[in-house]
Amino acid sequence: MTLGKNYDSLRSEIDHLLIKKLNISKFPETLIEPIKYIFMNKGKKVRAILLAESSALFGVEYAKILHVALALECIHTYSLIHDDLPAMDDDDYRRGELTLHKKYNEATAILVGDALISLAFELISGDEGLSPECRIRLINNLAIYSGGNGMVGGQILDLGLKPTGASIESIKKMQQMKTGDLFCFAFTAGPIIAGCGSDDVEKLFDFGKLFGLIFQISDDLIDVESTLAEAGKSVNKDQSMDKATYVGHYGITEAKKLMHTYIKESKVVLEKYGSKAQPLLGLCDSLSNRRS
Ligand code: GRG
Repeated sequence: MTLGKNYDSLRSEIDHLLIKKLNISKFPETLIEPIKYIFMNKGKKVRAILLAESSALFGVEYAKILHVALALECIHTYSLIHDDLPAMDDDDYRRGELTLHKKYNEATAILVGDALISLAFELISGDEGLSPECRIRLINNLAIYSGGNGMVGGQILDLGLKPTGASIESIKKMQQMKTGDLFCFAFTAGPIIAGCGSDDVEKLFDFGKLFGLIFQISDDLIDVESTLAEAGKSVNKDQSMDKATYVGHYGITEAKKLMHTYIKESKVVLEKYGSKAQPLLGLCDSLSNRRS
């Protein structure tokens, strides 16, 4: 994915923070090694970037959001590790290399995912740069957006949805929960950390919902238009796994049109922030032509 600006330093700061946390932890080496394998210098870290930009929109600097950004990437990474397991999508490649259960084994992949969930909540609860009230709100939101009310709920809906007979409303609901809710966490964390009122939090929430849909359509398009080498993960999976998707439902051309409609709508949602919203809107635009 080509992002509007260079976010490599943010990515490496997040990697360094993870190393620091692992070094002071009592995690056995058999847990540390696979965590590093799946995380270090890997993944686009889009959710961390979105959190950083939503914070910047409200005047909060990168340094203040690093623990929350790492926590969010831990939750996202666990979801990918578990999603790749044979009981779910049964994938061999992720982030350009073998999936964790292929490189190690299934038990390790399950436990690494579990450890990343706990680490995420440890990171936010122990973040002394944030007030206790702010930490509790973020922890509560992350639990809601990543659990049965959000990502996990969406994942189980996904397991039960088949292309024949799935309404577009049921596909949209499943995608918003599975993919969109973690984006909503990222976008709303900015105004929450900045201490803004509900109006700003709601605006960023609405933007997150749209961003999630745009991201998901772009992900469906990667599945049909990209290659393993470009995407870093297996492609043409949705059809072979009989998945209900936007692209499956509308076809490629209509799905692309819908994606552009959502991109336009997302600009309207952030109108009140003027040019200050440009980094976020630029990230949204960049989804329309990503190949990974
Ligand atoms: C297993 C509880 C559980 C949840 C899984 C996220 C998810 C829910 C499944 C992944 C299936 C999938 C491909 C969803 C589409 C959106 C998505 C999360 C894509 C991968 O995210 P990227 O592109 O990945 O940000 P990187 O590797 O860059 O971090």
